[in-house]
Amino acid sequence: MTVKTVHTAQVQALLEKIAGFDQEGGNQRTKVLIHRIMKDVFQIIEDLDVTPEEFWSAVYYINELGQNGEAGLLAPGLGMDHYLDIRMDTADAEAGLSGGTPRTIEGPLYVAGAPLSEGFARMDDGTQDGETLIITGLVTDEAGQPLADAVVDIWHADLKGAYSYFDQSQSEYNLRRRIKTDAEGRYTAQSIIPSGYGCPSEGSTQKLLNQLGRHGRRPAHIHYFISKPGYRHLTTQINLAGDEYTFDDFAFATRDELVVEGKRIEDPVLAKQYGLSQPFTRMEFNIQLLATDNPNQQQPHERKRALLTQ
Ligand code: MBD
Ligand code: FE
Repeated sequence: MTVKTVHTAQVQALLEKIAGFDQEGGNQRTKVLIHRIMKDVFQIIEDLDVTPEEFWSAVYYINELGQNGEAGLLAPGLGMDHYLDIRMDTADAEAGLSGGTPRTIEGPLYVAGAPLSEGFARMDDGTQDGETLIITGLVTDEAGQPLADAVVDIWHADLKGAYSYFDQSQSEYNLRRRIKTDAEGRYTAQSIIPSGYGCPSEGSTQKLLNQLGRHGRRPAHIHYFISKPGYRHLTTQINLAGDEYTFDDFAFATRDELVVEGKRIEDPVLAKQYGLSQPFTRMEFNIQLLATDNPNQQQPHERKRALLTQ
């Protein structure tokens, strides 16, 4: 079919009614967004000659996606989270803002309210026999001056690639901690090296990725929120070097500056410094924050997030 109808007065009038342009009530921003979205959907149907079968399978796909709670997983898989980062990076560059540790996506698996400690935290509950990981880092301002009392909020997956809270088999806040930097601006975390993540194989996200010939895997990675009053909140991650998916991340979160190499430490004297009696892997991730007076930039963007209340 090559019929063209979107441009007709009939369809244009329909779009205005759909968006409630002829109604007093409602929200103007929503009306503008829905008008544009529906106009573009109609145009796609026309241009790509979408069949009724294709259309209805998309409708029921959305139902299924919501039922599985996977809308927040499909979004990064379709590059939407990364695209928002590209926009923020470009806005920063156009405003002449440079420097600072690069941002990258939050992902759908943050839980607010993790235990807070000063300088150091043990993140794992000791139930999984992974390689011990010591991550240290210095938080500084743009001039390299150490920042004390910055909150470094870290979360990562376990050996199955699963996150506590979403994986009910893990203990509360396992592999999730907030660490305040010490007087020298340092934080240290003891944990276990996480495994990479894979989308649920029977889920809606993987079902669509299969249609695209794509995998649904992320490299082993560790998420960070870093904040301190007077500085821009930073959402970022480190992606571990040497993972099969380090540069082939289904969520497009890897950035060259955020790839971190682990260093195996076999020296028992060094292990003892951390109270360890076996070899371990050490990683370093230093963070540079940019100053801002704008309170909106000092916290993460609003979005629905899980919160555990004790
Ligand atoms: C993750 O752990 C993640 O970080 C993202 C972005 C998507 C799915 C799982
Ligand atoms: Fe993740």
